[in-house]
Amino acid sequence: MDFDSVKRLSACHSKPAGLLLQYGTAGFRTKAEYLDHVMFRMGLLAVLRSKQRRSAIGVMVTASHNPEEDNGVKLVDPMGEMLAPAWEEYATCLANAEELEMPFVLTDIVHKESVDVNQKAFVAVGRDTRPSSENLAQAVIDGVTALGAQCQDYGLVTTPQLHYIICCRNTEGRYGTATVEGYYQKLSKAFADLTKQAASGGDSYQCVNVDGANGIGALKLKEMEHYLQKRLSVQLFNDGTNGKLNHLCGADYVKVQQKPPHGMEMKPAERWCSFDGDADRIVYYFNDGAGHFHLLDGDKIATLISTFLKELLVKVDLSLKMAVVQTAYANGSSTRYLEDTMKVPVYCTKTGVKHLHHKAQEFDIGVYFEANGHGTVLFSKTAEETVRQMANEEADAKKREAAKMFANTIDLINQTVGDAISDMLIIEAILLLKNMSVQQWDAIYTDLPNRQLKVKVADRRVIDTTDAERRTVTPPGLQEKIDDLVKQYKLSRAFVRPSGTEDVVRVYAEADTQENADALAQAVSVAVYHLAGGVGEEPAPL
Ligand code: G16
Repeated sequence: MDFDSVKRLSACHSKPAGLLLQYGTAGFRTKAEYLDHVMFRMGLLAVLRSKQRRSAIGVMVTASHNPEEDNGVKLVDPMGEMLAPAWEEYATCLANAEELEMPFVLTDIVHKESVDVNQKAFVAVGRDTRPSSENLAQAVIDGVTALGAQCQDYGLVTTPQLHYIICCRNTEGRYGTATVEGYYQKLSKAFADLTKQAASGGDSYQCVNVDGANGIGALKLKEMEHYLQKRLSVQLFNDGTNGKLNHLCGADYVKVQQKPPHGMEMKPAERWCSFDGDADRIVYYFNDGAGHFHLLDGDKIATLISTFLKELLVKVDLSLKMAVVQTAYANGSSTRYLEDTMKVPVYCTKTGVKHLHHKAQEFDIGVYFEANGHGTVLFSKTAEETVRQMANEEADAKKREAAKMFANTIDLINQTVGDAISDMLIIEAILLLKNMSVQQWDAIYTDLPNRQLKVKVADRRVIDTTDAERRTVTPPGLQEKIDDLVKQYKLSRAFVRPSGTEDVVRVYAEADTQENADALAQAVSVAVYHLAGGVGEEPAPL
């Protein structure tokens, strides 16, 4: 490997002295001004990973739901999944190495992972709309070219589009055409084919209002509109023309604040959804006649999709193993509904789609969603092949039609990662096929009132968790205090965990009433503040 050229180019992307960063829940994330060297080095790492896997690797420059001033980087593995955990550790070592240590760290990775340095490498780079993203993407490209590898700059793309492109490239087009246009064509065709199967023939007027979070999702949805050929009417808000990215809008704001994006006038019965900053999350919502806000988050989306797939399974008469994967943030009512009423097994993993994705791969149909709206469905090879064969060859006309619906559904879902556009289309198609309103969807079960808060502490690493982040191990006394507090409320549950994308500790609480959920979340926040080194003012009552 040509370390001279790495050294020379690295000098243009030098690391701020003493800066230490950690590959978090979804890559590195911090203020954009600290990230130039990280981007260059992730370009280098992507080349090594590409050589090792003999596949294209993706690098996405984005900080997703974080404020516009932040930025970050997510690495995409060959099948479009998140980077393997062992490589997350290499990423951290490389990002934190001093200039002189870099050749040793790179050589160490080459040895540990038996990387054939003579193997050709290919890296695809994408970026979101943040002002800092263009220069940071250039730093990634510099890293890739420093090791003499081939690089393709896809420019402005959503994170799920880059995941899709990587999967297409590495499956020789079997998953689709490896371009943004190929993505639009695949999804819009599947949407048209699926909605044509509705009793109405799919011609009934479907309208959805979309908050694009002033980000890349808005841009790409606009581009996609003509491919949808009026099968869906999209009213786009927060499209980036004058608002700030994720500011008082977007999926994270709506989910955490439990209110609509700032300034939106929602008429009763109108269906709304919000994307996040890189369009890999979505939440739905509406106002009822009394003006009350109703949120349909990742849990409600998982329930809607699972119900639809379970009904399809009955129609095609196949016994495929289906499960739902959630995290500790899943509302208790959703888990109860899935397990007790739907009789679907539910599993809980740590936060981070990489964990949910991994678990979902164990089933023929693995539906995974985080409550924040990040999720998708995975289908095993057997499930896909059986369904597609039935769609072509099944003698029973009813079963064949159901199998076609199943196959169209598989084609509409972006199986590589959670995808706001693909998820929106599948939800719209299901509502049409089931002739269901957003109110009927919401009524499937009632969420337990809940509250999420953030606490600033000096070092969030003092909090260590276990049991899929539902209990703390350190600091001493914190879990006992949380247990005592939880006992004071009915139907209650609470947990805390250090965020892997923001410099905060997250607090979640649910209880029988909103007042109680708020009081519990606040009391737990105070406990975190006192036992985990809170900074600034003690959390005030809500
Ligand atoms: C990322 C991850 C999600 C995770 C979220 C928040 O989302 O992909 O799986 O739920 O961060 O993580 P944390 O609570 O650790 O900050 P995104 O959309 O911001 O990339």
